[in-house]
Amino acid sequence: MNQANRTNRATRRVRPGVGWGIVAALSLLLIVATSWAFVRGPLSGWLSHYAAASDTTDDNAAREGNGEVPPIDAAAPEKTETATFALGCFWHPDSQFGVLPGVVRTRVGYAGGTKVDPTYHDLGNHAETIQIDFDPEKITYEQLLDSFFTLHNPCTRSFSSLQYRSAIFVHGDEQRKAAEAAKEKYAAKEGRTVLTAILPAGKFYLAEDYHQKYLLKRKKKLYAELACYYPNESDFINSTAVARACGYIDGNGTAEALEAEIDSLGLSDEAKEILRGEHKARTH
Ligand code: MHO
Repeated sequence: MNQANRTNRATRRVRPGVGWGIVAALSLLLIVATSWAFVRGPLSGWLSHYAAASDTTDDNAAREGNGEVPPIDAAAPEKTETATFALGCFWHPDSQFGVLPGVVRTRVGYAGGTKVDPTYHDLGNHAETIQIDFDPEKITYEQLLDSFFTLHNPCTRSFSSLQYRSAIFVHGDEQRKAAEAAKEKYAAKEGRTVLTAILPAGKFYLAEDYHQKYLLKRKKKLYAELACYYPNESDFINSTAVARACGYIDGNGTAEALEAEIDSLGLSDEAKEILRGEHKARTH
């Protein structure tokens, strides 16, 4: 009986083995096919729904390259004028001018010297300079000049070094007259010699990427969200939303102004909270 049983079991083990192999292979095929259908169908649906609802980096990644831009950029005016100022290190002016209502774009660079293709570490006789594109229907050149003189004190020697000198690079005769008038007004108010040079705008060399919107780039979450709209650095630099975020993050502009336009910057709720918090903490 023992012998018979053993034989019997051995026979059963071998013969059904072939059948089980086929069943296992078919089952495996079925599992793979079902999983694939699930991943392609319901799972991907749920995942994209979750990404959209949670407004995370995944959501931003989905926006990359599809041409969507923050509402404030979609509404940017076509006609702008340009102002070019040197007033010391350009990091803060980039933020300070960036929040002014009517300022559409800012960029930082080097101007006023003769060295061809200057770089930050090989500046030659250029000055750190900010260039501002503005909507003349919303802000005047005179108002920008007022900000220029408010944002630094061109009577102190610190603004007389070549790199950090105070200068207004004028685009045309009208700007030159306005700049001279503003300088005189400021000198009369201070009762001191104003070191600001007024020169015709010449070649402006864009500074290295890491200097553009410098203070915003230090806030990784906001930077990442805005960069998703603009994979290309020059588009990023030219964004009004980016200029505004860079300004508010450093405490410039009023809380009211921030609230009035925060929804137009294309930020997630989490990023908006960060921006509000930083603005409040740093308001000058
Ligand atoms: N205080 C800054 C100046 C940088 S600015 C772009 C520094 O320590 O480098 O000149």
